[in-house]
Amino acid sequence: MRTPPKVFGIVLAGGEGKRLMPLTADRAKPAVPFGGQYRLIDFAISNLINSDLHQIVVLTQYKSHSLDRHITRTWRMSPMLDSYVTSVPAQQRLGKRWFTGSADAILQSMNLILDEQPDIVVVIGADHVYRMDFRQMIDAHIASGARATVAGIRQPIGLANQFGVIDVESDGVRIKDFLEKPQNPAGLPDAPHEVLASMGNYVFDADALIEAVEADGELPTSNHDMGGDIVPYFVGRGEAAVYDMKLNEVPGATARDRAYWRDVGTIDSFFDAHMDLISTLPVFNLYNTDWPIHSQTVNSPPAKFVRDAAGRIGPAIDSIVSLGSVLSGTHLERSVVGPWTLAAGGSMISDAVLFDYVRVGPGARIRRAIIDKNVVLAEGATVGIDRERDLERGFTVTDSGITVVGKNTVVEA
Ligand code: ADQ
Repeated sequence: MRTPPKVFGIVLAGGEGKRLMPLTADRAKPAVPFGGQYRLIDFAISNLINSDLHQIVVLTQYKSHSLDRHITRTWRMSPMLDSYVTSVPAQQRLGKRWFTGSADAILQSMNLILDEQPDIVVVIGADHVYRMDFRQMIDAHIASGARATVAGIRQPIGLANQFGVIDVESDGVRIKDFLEKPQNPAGLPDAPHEVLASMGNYVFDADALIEAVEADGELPTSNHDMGGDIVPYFVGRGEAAVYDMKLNEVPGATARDRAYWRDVGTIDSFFDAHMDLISTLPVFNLYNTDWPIHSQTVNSPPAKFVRDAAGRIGPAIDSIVSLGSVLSGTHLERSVVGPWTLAAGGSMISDAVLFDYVRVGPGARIRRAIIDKNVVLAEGATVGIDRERDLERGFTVTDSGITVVGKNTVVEA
């Protein structure tokens, strides 16, 4: 291995994100807007770039157009420094099939790794909100002598069936056992109500990863999944280590957001993660300039707050409002408003997440809702006020009462 080792980054971005429907009806999950002006994938790529990784590919397949466009527009790197972030759609290089799983995505993209000849490959998911310095995980990987390292973070045991659960040897480093999405796992010895969950972020010796995905490709019974098949392959050989996220120290992070990691795979977790952004002392701090979360530069005027035609003023508090938006006498509370939203006089937006280009008509009211791009609320229309009415109109309403209005919908009064 060279010193420093040559590191190549792979972002897995081909998942469907079915549990985020209707937000993923028209776009891949990593392209779903988050926090007003970001897309989910911006967190993963910002973490890699801030960790000094400069050669990054994003493997896409499902409804990838808006994801490809976002990556091309946002992540323009310096060719002089041989830096790039490139989105690579499924190319059927190994026959007429799409990626059958995340490990197959890597197998089918092997040419990208072979072209760069890295020592280390960092493979990460594309749809989590967090800050992480991958340099520290790479150092730990090299120090442990493992061929595969899995990032782990403590999570409530009730969520274990959504994650890979890691059982660690007494040295605190080697992985003894790894169960992908178990139903009844044991809790941690010092915290029976928690498990050590895989974050879906991995560091591999490049030759070991190549060997593993090639061997996996030959197995007819495999699901070709990183968590379900590749990690267990390394664990079975005694070659896997864990990197505990609690060791990760990100510049400028507070104690609160150092431990922050959210899988925003469901409407409820997506909504909750937005609420984490907006309090006075945010649980996740977007304003940490030492570890910036980069996104597309929106070429637009600043957000503006004005009285409406009748001179009414609306309070705007505990909220984020993105560029290009104009709120006229709008009562805005505990909400995240995306770019280019126009809200007219006497409207009310509370506990809500609005994507871009939303039009909120005079007197319209939105409560506990997620409103996708280009939605128009006519004068006096409501969303999230009457659950039955929302269901009748075909909106998604979660058990916890979050209403979701899909892209381009016109909501009549
Ligand atoms: P999941 O998130 O359920 O669990 P998966 O659906 O494979 O696993 O998604 C992981 C990443 O791979 C996502 O970024 C997704 O977009 C991408 N992906 C999925 N299928 C793909 C395909 N066919 N081609 C390209 N990319 C694809 C995983 C791990 C668990 C871990 C959780 C953490 O398997 O062990 O605990 O992530 O959230």
